[in-house]
Amino acid sequence: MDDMRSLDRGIGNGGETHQRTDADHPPLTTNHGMPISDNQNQLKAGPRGPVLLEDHVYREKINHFDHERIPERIVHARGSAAHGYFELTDSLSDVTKADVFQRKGDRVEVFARFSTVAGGAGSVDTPRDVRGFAVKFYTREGNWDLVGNNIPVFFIQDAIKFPDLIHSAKMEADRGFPQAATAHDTFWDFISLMPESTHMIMWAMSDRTLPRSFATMEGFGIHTFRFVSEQGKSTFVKFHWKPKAGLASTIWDETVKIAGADPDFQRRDLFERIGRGDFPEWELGVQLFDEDFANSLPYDVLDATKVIPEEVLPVRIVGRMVLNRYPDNFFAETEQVAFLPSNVVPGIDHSNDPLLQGRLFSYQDTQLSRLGSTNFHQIPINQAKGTANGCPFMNMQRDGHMQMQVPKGRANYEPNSLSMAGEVGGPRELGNAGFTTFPAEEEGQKLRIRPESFADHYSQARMFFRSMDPAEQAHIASALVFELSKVSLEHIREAMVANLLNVDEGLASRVADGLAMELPPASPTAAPVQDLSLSPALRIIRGPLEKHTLEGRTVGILFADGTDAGELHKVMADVKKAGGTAKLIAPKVGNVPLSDGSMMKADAQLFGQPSVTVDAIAVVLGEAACKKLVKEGAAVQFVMDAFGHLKAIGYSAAAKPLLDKAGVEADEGVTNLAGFAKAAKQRYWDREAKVRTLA
Ligand code: HDE
Repeated sequence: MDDMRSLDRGIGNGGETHQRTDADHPPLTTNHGMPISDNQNQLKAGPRGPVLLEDHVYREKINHFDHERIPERIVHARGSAAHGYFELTDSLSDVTKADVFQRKGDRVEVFARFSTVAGGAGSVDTPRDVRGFAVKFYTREGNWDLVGNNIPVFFIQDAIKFPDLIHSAKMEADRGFPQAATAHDTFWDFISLMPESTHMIMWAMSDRTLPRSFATMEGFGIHTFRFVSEQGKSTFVKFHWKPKAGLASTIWDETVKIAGADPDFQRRDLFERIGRGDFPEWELGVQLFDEDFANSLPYDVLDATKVIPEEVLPVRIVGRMVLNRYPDNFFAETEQVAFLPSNVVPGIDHSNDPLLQGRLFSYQDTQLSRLGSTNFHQIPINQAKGTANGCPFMNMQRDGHMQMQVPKGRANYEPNSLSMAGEVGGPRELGNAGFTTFPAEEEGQKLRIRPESFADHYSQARMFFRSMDPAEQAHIASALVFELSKVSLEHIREAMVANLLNVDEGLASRVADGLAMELPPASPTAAPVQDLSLSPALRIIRGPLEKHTLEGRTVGILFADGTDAGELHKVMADVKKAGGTAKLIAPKVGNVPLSDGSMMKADAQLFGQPSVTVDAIAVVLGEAACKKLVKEGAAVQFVMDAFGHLKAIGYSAAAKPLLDKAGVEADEGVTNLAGFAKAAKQRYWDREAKVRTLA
């Protein structure tokens, strides 16, 4: 039959491609190891005949494909991750016995996953949203997961409200939209009725929810945790991650455009940074305090809607995390990684924060529906790396779906005496050398009640807003106007403005004005609003972590046929010398002839790489090309957006007409090419008033 004869040819009977095994390509097999002859055709009764049910090769392949997706995370579904290491730079052996914090210079492997909260797994990278910041430390005493966010407070105080919060934020139940956006009725309805969320809302409406890159955001453990020393002494601790690249965000108009230009903006950025050796890096800091200090504060350290400002309690830097390897396989690692706040190690313990306590149950539970088996800890990315005896975990838990181990012997119970008969007796408990819970004194009635010390919902929101730079305050007010203008029910807008009056009258008036509404009376407060000392350390703009640098940043250089070769090479060299990365952008992506007849390959085509995707732009054009590009919408928009997004613009003399067409006005950030690399290290916040009306 002709079907049989076709088997050893590179082209099949119907002209289809058959690639054969050779020295570089191992044999293709079924999941059970049977060699496969043909990966292009189903088994049929004759060349044009019906397909046979007997075709187990096809059935196995399609069956596996049909089940390729697992349920996405109910929150934080959209995420990206990387491998790296944590290095201890300052021993904490005086406050914790955790092995990972003992020896200066010690390293452990980590896997960090960053995520948005509300959107589905296929949603864009850049909605206005909180970012998850979850780190799994593979320590010698098992996995420690620090499952935090890029904002140090949370919306709610008690975990029992989490399903309500998330239902209200996700797409509305009847219509199935909006995706990955909080600018809609149900979210603001819930928020307006939950004054405890006000502090978090200030952060969420600030530029913190528009990070430029995962590498330019802070991370926080949020809750108060406990360190326990070798002697059994407890110290409270709050964890902070400080980005080496500095804190940087995008602005709203830019963010919206990035979502269209590159839905994978932050994932690609992480991939590219690691690829070119600009490894994302953070310092790990701790705020350490005792019970007396906690009692001296005008808020409760168990309340996750509160920060302890750095001005009140400095952050001590104790280590650094470097992410230097992108995952080999997205699904196996990034999708299947299971973070559990309950993963702590001896020397690290929980506090009574009711949000944290609720999380201790939820994550273990959700992995069962997501990963489908109680054996999810055996998936390679979730496995502990191994103790002194090399075994990642040992216990009497057995069987279940997808058991990957083949336990030997009969000892699947304990206590047992099998070793007395020469059989393997299995592992045994460690006493105090194992994890012990700090024996905090607890006494009281069983109650469903919120402590009175949680009742102050506005003082820290006020402190945060008033601590911001005026430019950031304007962004917060404008974000509130934007979000609330998408709320169709007027009573919700009113309720929100009534809450904002307790934060800051100026803020409430600006938002009311932006919505063209009367100021309502302030909503009642459960506790008097206090004027706490301000904390400028919380700022991004003109704050302690704003960095003027080109290191780790990307500039777009627009060039075209006839661009002066000398000018182009000079600006590229300047950017490189300053530690930046240059993306060459031209109307065509192939070879572009320069003034001296040499050819330069563009990295990207103008339509595909708008200026929102880079940190600053240089326009290096000759006269003829500029004349053409003045009539090219994408080129004009390229420059107009860079100006509108407060970025530096360097230009060759002949490119001036394009800048004029784009409405660029002279300021410090608009410079000739010689000044570009220096100018490109920052944004020009003072320009903003010229380009848009903010609330
Ligand atoms: Fe989560 N959260 N969360 N969360 N969370 C999940 O666990 C939950 C909260 C955070 O990259 C889920 O594996 C409850 C605060 C991150 O895989 C789920 C409460 C903080 C991630 C869950 C909170 C976080 C999650 C969904 C209220 C910052 C992604 C999938 C008490 C400190 C981890 C999963 C990753 C994921 C529950 C609140 C951070 C459903 C009940 C506060 C970074 O278990």
